[in-house]
Amino acid sequence: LHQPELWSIDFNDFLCKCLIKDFELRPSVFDLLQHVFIKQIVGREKTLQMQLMDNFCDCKCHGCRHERIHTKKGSYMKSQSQTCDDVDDLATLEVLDENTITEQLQRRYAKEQIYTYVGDILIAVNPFHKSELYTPEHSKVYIGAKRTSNPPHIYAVADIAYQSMVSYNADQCIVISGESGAGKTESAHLLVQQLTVLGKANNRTLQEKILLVNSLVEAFGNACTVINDNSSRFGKYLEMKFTCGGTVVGAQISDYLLEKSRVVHQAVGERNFHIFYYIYAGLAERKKLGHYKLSDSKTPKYLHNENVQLVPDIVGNAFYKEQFETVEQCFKVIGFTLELGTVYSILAGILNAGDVEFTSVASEHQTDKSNISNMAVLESAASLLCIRADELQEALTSHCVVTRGETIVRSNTVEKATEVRDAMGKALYGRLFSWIVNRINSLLKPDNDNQEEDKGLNIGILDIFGFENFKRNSFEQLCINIANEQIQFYFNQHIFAWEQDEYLNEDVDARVIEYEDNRPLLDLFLQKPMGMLALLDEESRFPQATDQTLVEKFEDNLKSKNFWRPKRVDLGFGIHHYAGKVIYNAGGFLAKNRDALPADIVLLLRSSENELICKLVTHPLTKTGNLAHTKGKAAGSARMGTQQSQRDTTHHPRETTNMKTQTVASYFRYSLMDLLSKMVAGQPHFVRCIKPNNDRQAHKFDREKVLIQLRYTGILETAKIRRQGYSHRILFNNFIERYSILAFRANEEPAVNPETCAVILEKAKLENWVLGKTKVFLKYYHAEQLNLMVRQTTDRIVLVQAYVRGWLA
Ligand code: AOV
Ligand code: MG
Repeated sequence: LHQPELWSIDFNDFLCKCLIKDFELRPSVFDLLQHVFIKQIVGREKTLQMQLMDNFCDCKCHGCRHERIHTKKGSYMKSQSQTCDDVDDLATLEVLDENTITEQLQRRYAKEQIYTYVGDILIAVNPFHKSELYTPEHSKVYIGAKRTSNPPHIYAVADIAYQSMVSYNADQCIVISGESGAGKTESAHLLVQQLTVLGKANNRTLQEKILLVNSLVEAFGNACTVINDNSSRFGKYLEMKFTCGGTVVGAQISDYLLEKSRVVHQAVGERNFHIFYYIYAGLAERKKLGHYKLSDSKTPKYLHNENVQLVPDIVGNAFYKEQFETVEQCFKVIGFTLELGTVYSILAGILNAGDVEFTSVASEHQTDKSNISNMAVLESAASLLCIRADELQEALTSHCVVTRGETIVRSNTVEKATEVRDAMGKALYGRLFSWIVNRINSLLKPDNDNQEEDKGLNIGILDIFGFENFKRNSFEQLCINIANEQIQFYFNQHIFAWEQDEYLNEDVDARVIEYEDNRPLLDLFLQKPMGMLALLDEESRFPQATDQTLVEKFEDNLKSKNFWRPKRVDLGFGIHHYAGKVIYNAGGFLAKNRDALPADIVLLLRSSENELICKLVTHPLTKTGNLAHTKGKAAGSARMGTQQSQRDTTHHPRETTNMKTQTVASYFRYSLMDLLSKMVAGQPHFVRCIKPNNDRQAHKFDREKVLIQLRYTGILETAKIRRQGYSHRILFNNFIERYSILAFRANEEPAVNPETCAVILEKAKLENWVLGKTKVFLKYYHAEQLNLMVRQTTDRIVLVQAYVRGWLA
């Protein structure tokens, strides 16, 4: 309205037609005319046109409305070729079964309509191609709009979360789930993008920084796997911080379970973390490979893979070069400046150390010793890490044991020396990653964070690694899948369990919906003392234990139909997860769980002349296992740190530091709890990503593949409960406080009782609500309708005031 030149229809003409057509519509036409008239004088109104259409469109089909979304260009874009057969919300389907749901999704997918609601949950089917759905016009259309006015969209989820945060003055949490490659990370980006628009950052730089955070951490934490070229190898919980008024003021990240083992080894067809390739290509372009002691002809071992050649696959790769520039730009914009050179040195140091080779030398004693066969490479690694080469050599090829109070130096076999070398690479990378995340957090911390009185609000976005089932599944897959199991449990609790409990408690009559409860699986993993992780920890404490004794221990103790030992698979065990059966191979489980970094290496790195490297191993950034770094409580109990290491070194100067302290499994369990406590603190919103095919192909909808995902995520049951259930349960006093404006005057104080609630609900002309003993039970669409009415009413009050003032003036 404030830019009449952009209107594509004659507004007065439209209003006249409305007047003639239907006099009774609400809000009354008179009201709206007054609205328009006053708005022209006093201000801006961005959603009025939408309101008019919602109120006056004479066809009840959703599609008719959707064809008329207003664009800046002044034309109505035919946004979706939706027909009356399509439904935006699966919960409104007349026939509710698996086939109908799959058919709907397929039909919509064929029309590029990748988003569909199931009540208040968004389903996103990966389009696997660049979509037209994310233009600035789309972004605008979804701001403050009624949900049913526009086709389903990820921007609508951002809007609902944002509006709920502002309206209820409460933290929000958006949980994105789906298997690997389903589109979680892309969805997370789109949410952050829209939330920065909604949160109108006061300074553009902050907005820019928040948008760059994802690119930066993903360069270090994502990698190409056989499933996804940009697979997240860590879990990420990004909290966007807002003032109570809804202005974005900062962001904080918590990272979970970085898959460090990828630094030293990648499965066939997979790659190392993106950043290694980016720096290689970028430094080559700048002719700086020599400076970082990187070869321009020989592929470093850690990047070596059957299909990767240094030149031209890495060095000549234009995409990598571009990404290097982008990452460097991100670093600079966010505020990393002085440390960049050191970051490159550490990465190059890891690659150089990975190339150090050992040869076996026979000794008079029983075990063979190891010698370093390429001293020049060792010297390069040492100089990049600013440590002494002879000390690095010693720390790699020997270790100390304390027997009867006496310290004896023992030689490392080639195998042991290789293990120590790789442990150093993994630890350095893991700690570098944690340091980057910490640094981002301190650079993007809201200024007012310390002020008790204005804690502000936040919207958390959870994007973890999706469920994985490879040909060979190891400890990493087990942890990843347990995390997904936990997220599914959280979803079930919210959607089914707590909702149905409340019906019982409040004497509300609602049908009980059967759903697949994965609690027995979580117990199988997390229970103490007989859960799988507890057993793993117990076995990790026995020096004589082997991976074979571990699986035997599992077999003897885990009594569950979801666990079995497949025949003829050495070290194999099977788990029937909520998302399907996975066969794991326990080879390496104990070593990975212990994640031992020899104290020699810690001490050596601590002697580094480079301040940052030294800090990485002394500062309590995180634990050695690098499972999760989180603020506050989590960091406080994190294992690694000066105190712990010093204690270790006092008693056992050169022994591994981990065995007696925390294992990866126990820290993992702890991080899961920490994550859950963060999530539970916010009002949840769910985005369920679906992968339409295994070939990453656009326009290909594999019905069977989709059906399996719909089944294990419980979409059918979700649709049922959303149709029959009451997803919003609000205490009488909260309800009255929030919505009395719809039925009572501002100076009235209605009694807090169910009758008052009923008056409000009737006045708002809502149907199908129920009053319990202490709460109002609303359908998922009611809350939005009520909030919109409150907004319209307060708008009107403001307008009338402005109107009076305007006339008086
Ligand atoms: P993920 O996060 O769920 O997998 P991604 O978000 O990385 O999956 O998506 C995988 C790929 O699918 C992306 O690289 C894009 O090419 C494509 N894609 C996903 N969503 C969209 C979209 N909305 N529009 C266009 N392309 C899309 V994993 O991190 O592996 O669990 O661990
Ligand atoms: Mg991802």
